[in-house]
Order: sequence, then C-alpha cells, then structure tokens
Amino acid sequence: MKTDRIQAAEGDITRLEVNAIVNAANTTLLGGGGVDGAIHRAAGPELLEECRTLGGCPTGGARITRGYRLPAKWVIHTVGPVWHGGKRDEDALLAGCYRNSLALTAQHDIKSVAFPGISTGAYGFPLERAARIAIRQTRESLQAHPDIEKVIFVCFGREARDLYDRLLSHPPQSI
Ligand code: AR6
Repeated sequence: MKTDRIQAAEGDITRLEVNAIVNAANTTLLGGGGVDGAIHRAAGPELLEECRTLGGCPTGGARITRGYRLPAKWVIHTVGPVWHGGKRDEDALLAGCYRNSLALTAQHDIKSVAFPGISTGAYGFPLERAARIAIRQTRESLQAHPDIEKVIFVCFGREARDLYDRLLSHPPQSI
C-alpha cells in the first residue's frame, strides 16, 4: 500500500476541499458542540433536516448525508465511544467508527475523506491511543478499499499534528 494515501493536516475540517468529511456525532445525530456544532453551522439547516430522517446511529456506527453548504459533497456521521477508562470496549468501538466510515466512503465511490479525532474532545478518549487506533484501522481498511485515494486526519492544534506526523512515519507493524 502507498503510505501517501494517508496524510495529517492542521486546521478547521469544515473548510477542507475534500469529497467527504467525517463528523464526530452522538447517537441522536441531531447536532451538538465541538466539531459536530461547527459542521452543522457551516452546512446550514438542511443538514439537520436530513439527519432527522436517519433515526440516530449506534456507537461505532456511521451514516451518510449530503454536505449542503460545505465544500465537501458528503458528511459521514460517526459516533465515537465515551471514554470510561478503557474497559468498556472503547478501543474496538473507536476502530469501528473508522472501519464503518471508510466502508461508506467506498460504497459511495468517494475518493477523498477527512476525519477529525473522533472521541478525543468531549468524549475524553486519550489522544495518542485514539490516533494509533485511527491509523491502524485506516491502513487496514485502505487495503480492503483500493479505490479510496486519500484519507486526511485533520488535527486541531499543533500537538495533535506532531503526534500524527510521528505515528504516520512509523512502519505499519510498529503502532
Ligand atoms: N475541525 C477539526 N477538528 C475539530 C474542530 C474543527 N472545526 N472542532 C473540534 N475539533 P469533539 P467527541 C476536534 O468534542 O470527543 C459533540 O457535542 C477536537 O479538538 O467535537 O467525539 C457531539 O454531538 C477534538 O480533537 O467530539 C457529541 O455529543 C475532536 O475534534 C460529542 O461532542 C473531537 O472533539 C462527541 O465528542
């Protein structure tokens, strides 16, 4: 696999010119704070209208909508686990967010997709542990979905960016 299919970037995910952005949603899919609030504000009220038709989403799952006023054509809404110390299947649930989001990406023939750090804000998942899971699962999913051309991990702040750059420079077996 070509490693340059995966990149880290720093900034506001709502401004990114990619085919799809992933939202760190909650099980209602009806909006919230953090990146969820920013995405709904930037996309406009039509996004909430469409989300109302979906009937929610379980933790670890993913659903897709249009992007409306966003530069991205699509929004993939995934629900990360709340961190409870690591004993409530949080790692597997977080991996599911990336696996299911990338499966939707492939199903809709989307070539480029950007992720925020799912669960690493309000939901309290430790950043480095989350980043390792994100990278490991994305590398595995990209092998299953050769038509996805680019996955961007959008980091909010320098610390997260440095972490992702460091982990992405590691060979696959070592993270
Ligand atoms: N662009 C990129 N990353 C961002 C942005 C942005 N505009 N804004 C925040 N982040 P969070 P969670 C980063 O709390 O932990 C919501 O209320 C942020 O620094 O948005 O999965 C939902 O409705 C952090 O690294 O999501 C849920 O109830 C990451 O995005 C709950 O929060 C995720 O932080 C989900 O919590």
